[in-house]
Amino acid sequence: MKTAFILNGPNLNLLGTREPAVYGSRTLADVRALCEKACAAHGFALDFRQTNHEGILVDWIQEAGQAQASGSAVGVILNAGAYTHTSVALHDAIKGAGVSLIELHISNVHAREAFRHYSYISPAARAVMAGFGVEGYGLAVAALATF
Ligand code: CA2
Repeated sequence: MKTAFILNGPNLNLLGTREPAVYGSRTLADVRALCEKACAAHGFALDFRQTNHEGILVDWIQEAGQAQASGSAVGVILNAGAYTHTSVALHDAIKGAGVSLIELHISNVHAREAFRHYSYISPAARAVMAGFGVEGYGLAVAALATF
């Protein structure tokens, strides 16, 4: 059984506690449960993580790339949070790891502030999803199954 890595960046541990109009009212624990169900439905093991630290995301992307190269992982779903709009390091990590990666956003970043319109992740990602709310995580798992 291959593993789906679902990696979450800064402040996503606060999901469900503030800004429900933008991000909904479900918590990160709810999102993990949703991902468990989606992965079970598609025959994947789930490795679900969150960190507030950019370098840790770099380490995890490299780890996922090695797992994919060895045949034990299918790829990554990454919600890099605000690092999406700032991080050359994450761009380089995705390219360097050679990992199949879906960039995911809960909100439609293109309908929000201009500073959220550019993504350093998108040019290195295999696919991009935004604006489906937390249900996007389940949709992204289904998309991973087509890789
Ligand atoms: O829409 C998304 O998923 C984002 O990646 C979320 C990031 C934001 O910086 C991106 O532009 C779009 C923010 C995650 C922080 O989430 C919070 C949730 C509740 C309360 C406060 C922050």
